[in-house]
Amino acid sequence: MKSTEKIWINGEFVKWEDAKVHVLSHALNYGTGVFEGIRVYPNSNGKAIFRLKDHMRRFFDGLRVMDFHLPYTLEEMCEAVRETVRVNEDVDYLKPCAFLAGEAVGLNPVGVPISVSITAVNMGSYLGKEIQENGAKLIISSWKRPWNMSSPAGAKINGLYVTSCLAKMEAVKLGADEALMLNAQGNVAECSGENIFIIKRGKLYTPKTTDSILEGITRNSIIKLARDMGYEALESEVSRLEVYTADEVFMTGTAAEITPVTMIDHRPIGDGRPGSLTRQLQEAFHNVVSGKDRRYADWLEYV
Ligand code: PPE
Repeated sequence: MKSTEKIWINGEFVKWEDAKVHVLSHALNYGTGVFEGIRVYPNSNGKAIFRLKDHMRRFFDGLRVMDFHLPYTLEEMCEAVRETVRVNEDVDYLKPCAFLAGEAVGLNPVGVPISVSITAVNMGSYLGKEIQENGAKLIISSWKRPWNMSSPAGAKINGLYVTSCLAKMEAVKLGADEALMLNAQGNVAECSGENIFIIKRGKLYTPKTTDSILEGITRNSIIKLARDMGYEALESEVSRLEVYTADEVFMTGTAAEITPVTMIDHRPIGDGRPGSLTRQLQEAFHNVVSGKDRRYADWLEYV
């Protein structure tokens, strides 16, 4: 990850090194924040922001869940994101974040001042080019995905990501690349920062939004692309057995894009190499974000 020049915070730009918060901020102590992750694809037509409005809608849904109120509308936040892309040289990923910046001791978030920031970075490949091309090795984590009974599992709440950090750390320490988490029912939920798809006999399956997952925008894009390519793509419960015995498995995420999975708990998936439909979907997604496939032009916003 490389830093950029300027960060948007509460309506103005400050230098990267000046974007600071107090150590006693509520968000730092209790994880009270909502964030997003958005890709920017530089292509021959300019810098394209992928599905900006959909990301910002999810951001505002998260704010509603937390009962946080910003002095900006959704459209004003979209414009602030565009502006952040314009003022920074080398951007491929954006992280808007609304967090309780006020200093506070005690859990009650009511009345604690909120701040909102938009950080632009140059991320490159999230899991690494090698993994994106040749596939990731997963373990099923001993940490379960935070579920709907104890958290707003479908919102990108900062504090919820501690479980993802624990799962990721466990995976890496066991020599894997990524962690797959189960939900309270013991079914497959998602990875530390990615949704999961399996392919069995030519059909795609991905866990339902009620299975304690984040409703990924890349997930939604892949469902649409697969259906437009003539494949059946179903949102359904996915068991541990089904993921082990799938013909192909892949992960989706803004950061990870489409990443093949070739091994889970030391069991090769299919023939242990990225599957052909996974490859087709990777290519289809690449054609969309590079602006080559005009059918999905409304998913890209140029600045
Ligand atoms: N599940 C989780 C838990 C998740 O964090 C992400 C995004 C997804 C699924 C995929 O959602 P979407 O990006 O809308 O397709 N994870 C972000 C990376 C987390 C991080 O900050 O690191 C991302 O991909 O931007």
